[in-house]
Amino acid sequence: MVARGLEERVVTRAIVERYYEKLLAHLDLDVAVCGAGPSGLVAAYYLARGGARVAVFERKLSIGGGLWGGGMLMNEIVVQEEGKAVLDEFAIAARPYLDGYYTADAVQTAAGLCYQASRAGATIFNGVSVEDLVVRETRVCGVVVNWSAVELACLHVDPLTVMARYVVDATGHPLEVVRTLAKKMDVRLATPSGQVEGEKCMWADVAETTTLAHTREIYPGLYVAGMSANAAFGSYRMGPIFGGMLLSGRKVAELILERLAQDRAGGESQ
Ligand code: 48F
Repeated sequence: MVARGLEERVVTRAIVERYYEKLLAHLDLDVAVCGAGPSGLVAAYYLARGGARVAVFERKLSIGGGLWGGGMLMNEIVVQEEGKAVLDEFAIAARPYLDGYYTADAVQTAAGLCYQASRAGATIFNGVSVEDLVVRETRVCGVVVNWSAVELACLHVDPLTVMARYVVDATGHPLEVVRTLAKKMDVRLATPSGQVEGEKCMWADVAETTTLAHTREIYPGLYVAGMSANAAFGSYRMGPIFGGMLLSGRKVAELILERLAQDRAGGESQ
């Protein structure tokens, strides 16, 4: 049924007011997650569940990063036993394949991660790119964002800033946020060489383990998760097996929630 007297100006006002309400409520975050691939979405979910004020900034309109196309556009993904536990938590169906291997529908996975992260209280800003970081002395303390449309049109438009106690680079293979920091600032990262080590070729078994090991703080205030972690620390890629991505998202959330609790305890004891 069409509402009587439907007014376009009300529709416009509703969108503008609600969006700016949302934006204003997220200018000072506990955690800014850069990239809404599987690792970023899982991180956002657990952070929100843990009580953190979290926003995800995603360049594209679609949420889910490399999930949608599965392997070579065949929209199924593979997870191992540990990864399946995370899918269970998100109520995403996983089918047993061979011993220790499960498959899941890529579309249900992308949609499920997005829905649950959003329901848990994480706010997702799609169509927004992180183009730089806010730094103070030797610490990252926020992100510099702009509409992706501005970036795509190569317009010379200054960005805006969102402050955050912690920032997560979950931009996947390109490792965009960490690379920007390394390029613009004379910093030593927590990698063996102090610089970005770069991603190696395919070795799924090793890559799945190292993703988790490399999920950590790479510079004060800045964490890496998912493929960003492997690109930063010089490990292998793993293709369409997604357990490591899911577990990395959960791990980065746990690490940051611990830090937030320590920060709060420190603040209270002062
Ligand atoms: O690439 P992506 O899915 O990252 P991930 O969570 O998962 C990797 C897997 O998809 C797959 C794999 C492992 O199985 O090898 O590739 O590590 O998602 C990264 C998201 O970040 C967005 C990008 O559009 C994508 O959706 N992104 C990248 N750079 C920026 C960004 C940026 N500067 N600002 C905002 N979003």
